[in-house]
Amino acid sequence: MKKLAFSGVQPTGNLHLGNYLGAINNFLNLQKQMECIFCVVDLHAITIFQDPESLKKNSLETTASFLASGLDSEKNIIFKQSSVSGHSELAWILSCVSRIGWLNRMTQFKDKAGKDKEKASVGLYIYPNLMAADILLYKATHVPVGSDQKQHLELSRDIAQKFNKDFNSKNFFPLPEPLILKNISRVMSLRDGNKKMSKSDESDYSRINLKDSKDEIFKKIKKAKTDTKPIPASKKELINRPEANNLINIYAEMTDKKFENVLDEMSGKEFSFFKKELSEVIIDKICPIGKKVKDLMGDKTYLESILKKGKEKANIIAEENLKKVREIIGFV
Ligand code: AQP
Repeated sequence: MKKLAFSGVQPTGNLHLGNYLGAINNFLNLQKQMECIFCVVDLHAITIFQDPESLKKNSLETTASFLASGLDSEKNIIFKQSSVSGHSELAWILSCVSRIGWLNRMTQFKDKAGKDKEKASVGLYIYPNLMAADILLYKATHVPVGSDQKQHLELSRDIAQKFNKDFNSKNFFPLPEPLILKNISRVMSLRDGNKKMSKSDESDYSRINLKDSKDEIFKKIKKAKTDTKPIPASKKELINRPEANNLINIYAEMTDKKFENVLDEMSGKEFSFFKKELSEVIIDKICPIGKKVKDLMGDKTYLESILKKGKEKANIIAEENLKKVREIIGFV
């Protein structure tokens, strides 16, 4: 079977360093290895209320961030999830295959719904079924996932397997494989080393946005929470120092160095010194991307044309697969 990767990013706000290191930077390598579909997953975004005007703008900005980071719209399919109605149709069909007991085990729902689960949207609860539909609609074989999405991908495999078995259609849906491209850990908030860096965090000082200016990056890193101790010589000594661990991890990721090598290089140095070095490596990589995002956002017609072309390519594959699904389940 031909290798095909599917991945999505939610247009829920400014993309940040976590999205870049945890997702987009890996996509750059992936596009060299296989065919890829990169999706702006706006159907997922609305599982939590989005202001319509912001959603529109953020969808274009996510597209701009893909392009500015180096994703190739000729080689890959880049499109918006809501523009291919097959995602919603297959999500419904798969919701009838998926089991309530399976969804009840999803830890991300528990995290995102917070204390008052009764008030969460039904969409948030069945979000993993939509994710399964995203992948299976294209019969994608590989899905790049961070640790937070691993459980959802396993569910997609369970759904694919049950569909194939229930409808006596052996191997119709391939079982998608997780693609751990690089052993990257999560990028954590600059204000709290136990919380992941996130678009929806109220404090802008918790994250480095791709569009931040040089001065903003300097200021945010300078203000990033640390402790009074210098950089240690071993990883073990960082166990109870999540903020220090996070900054060193970001530096290692940005410079493509091993974490241990950064400790060798920096041990004994004060954070005031390290933070300056860190700001510089972030600025070198992120500011050119941010500038391109801003330039691209000045040409909305171009961005819309990329999404339209992507939608047309995606729709051809989606319709072909859906036609078979409709036949298999007895709709036609
Ligand atoms: N902090 C992070 N560290 C590493 N990877 C991260 N990703 C997100 N945050 C981090 C990865 O980025 C991809 C796209 O994520 P998403 O926007 O679809 O959803 P998310 O994980 O919910 O991202 P946010 O920023 O936290 O958004 P909000 O605040 O809207 O929920 C995924 O591959 C994700 O793993």
